[in-house]
Parts: sequence; C-alpha cells; structure tokens
Amino acid sequence: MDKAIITAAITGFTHTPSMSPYLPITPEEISAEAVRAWEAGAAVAHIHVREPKTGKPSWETELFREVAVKVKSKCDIVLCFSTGGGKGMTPEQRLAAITSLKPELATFNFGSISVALFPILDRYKEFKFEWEKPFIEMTEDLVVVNTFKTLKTFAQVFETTETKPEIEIYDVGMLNNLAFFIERGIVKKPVYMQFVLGVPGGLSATVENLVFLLNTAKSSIGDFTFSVCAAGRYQFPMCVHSLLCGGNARVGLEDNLYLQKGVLAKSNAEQVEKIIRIARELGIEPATPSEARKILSLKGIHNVNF
Ligand code: KMH
Ligand code: ZN
Repeated sequence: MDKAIITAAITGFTHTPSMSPYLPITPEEISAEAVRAWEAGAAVAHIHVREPKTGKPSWETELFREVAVKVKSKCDIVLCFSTGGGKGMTPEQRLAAITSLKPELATFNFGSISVALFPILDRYKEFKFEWEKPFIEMTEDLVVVNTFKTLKTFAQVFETTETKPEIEIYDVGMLNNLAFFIERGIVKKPVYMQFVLGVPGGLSATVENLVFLLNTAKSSIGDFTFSVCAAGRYQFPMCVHSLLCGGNARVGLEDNLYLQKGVLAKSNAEQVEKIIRIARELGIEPATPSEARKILSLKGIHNVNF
C-alpha cells in the first residue's frame, strides 16, 4: 500500500495530567492539538474529552461538541469520537455524543475488556489532582462491558447516525464477535478495524499477535481495512509492522506519552511527524483527510451535526 491513514489519538482517558505536562486537557488544548496533528500529516484525530479544570476523563457531549466545532473551523481532519465510556456508564450514555453530533467515525469496542492501568502506579507517586490516584487504582476492577446486546445497540446507533465504526479489536475473540455480527447483517462490510495491542487485558504487542489477528480476520471476515495502535514503548514498532503489512497507523498521547525512550513527546504532532518520516522511508505517503474519507467510505464532513 503506498498511502497510509495516520491517526492521532489526542488525549485519551488512561493517562492523567501528572504523567505529562503536554497532555491536552481543555477543549481548546485538545482541538489545537488535533489541528497541529493535521498540519503534521494526520488524516484522523481520535477524540476523548476531559473536565477542563481537573483533566478528569469526561463523556459530556457538550465538550465533544466544543472540540469538534473548533477543529472543523480550522481544518478538514476526520474526527473519530471515543465511545469507550467510563466505569458503570450505560450504552446510551456512552453513545450520547454520537447520537447528538453524528460524527463521521467513532470507536466501536467489539467485546468486553479489562483496562488494567494500575501497574502504572509503580512509576508515578506524586499527583496534582485528588482524583488521579484513585482513578488509576480503580482500573484493577474495571471492565468495559460490551455484551452482545450492547454491541447490537451500538451497531443500530451507528447505522442511524451513518457514523462509520472504527472497530476496536483487543483480542482474537472480538474477531469472532465481529464475524457473528457480519454474518447476521447487523454490521455491514467493508469493516475498518483498529488492532489495539499491548493494553493490559488484551493481546500483547508482538508481531506474532498482529499476524495472528490478520490471519484470523482474513479467514473469518474476508476483506477489511485495518490500523494498529499499541501502548507505550510498543507504539512505534507496532505501527511500523502495520505499515509493512499494508495497514494504517495510530499514534498519539492517548497510547504513548513518549517520543523516544525517556523523552516525553511535546505534542501529538511530534509523534505524527515521526511515523510519517519512517513511513516515507518505506515508500508510504500519509493519506490526506479526503483520501481517508474515500478509503473508509465516510459520509463526508458536511454530514455531521456540528
Ligand atoms: N484507549 C485505547 C486502548 C476508545 O476510545 O473507544 C482504545 C480506544 C478505544 O481508544
Ligand atoms: Zn480512545
């Protein structure tokens, strides 16, 4: 493949403000980071939002709207909203921003997953905000629940809003879930999958596991477009493996706070520039947002509700 969609996952919900002074918090910071990532060559910005004053992860539709309006006023990057949700949120609460803002793209986590961040506490002892430590400790008992009923609810909302699902695959069982929903016509092909590797609770970030996922997907789903993201130090190696396998790549401070060992990334743009430098060495150009829209069959920037 000579074009790759580069996604920047701007801020996420797993890292907390004390882990990096460069982690975007307010709608202003998140949208500015998305525009900088676009300037650096990203075609998609994956958006989470946070409470502006404390940086605590939020799922407030109005914060998503504020970010989306600001970014759209500056550039044509594709926005991919998160629907991951926080502990105890209902599917409807997790889908609220999709239902209301009808983005072109949004995440669709295709199975229940433990998001066990608490081991990171071994490395961080001091925190600026009261909520940070308990939030990370809580993840020892956090499962993001996606039952088959939840998956059906999500699929129905995505169809209604004409939002393309970016299907998040953390483990091979989720590919079986997806094949089940495709067979029943509840999820339509062609599908776009994000293979999420190296997250405690999911498959570890190895090339063997990537090939395992690709081979399983080829036999159980057939044709598909895929991207890869990986946590921490595995981010760049796994993105490169993805490019070499004909896939796309997701970087960003959601998945990794560093640009290289021991050096904090000062922005998402720095990571975007790095993966594009490597891609170009491999003869791969970054897709533009409009090329990404064609590759992913998105509904277009004017068919959203923001
Ligand atoms: N946080 C990543 C490991 C979502 O936002 O819905 C996966 C993700 C899913 O980005
Ligand atoms: Zn996310």
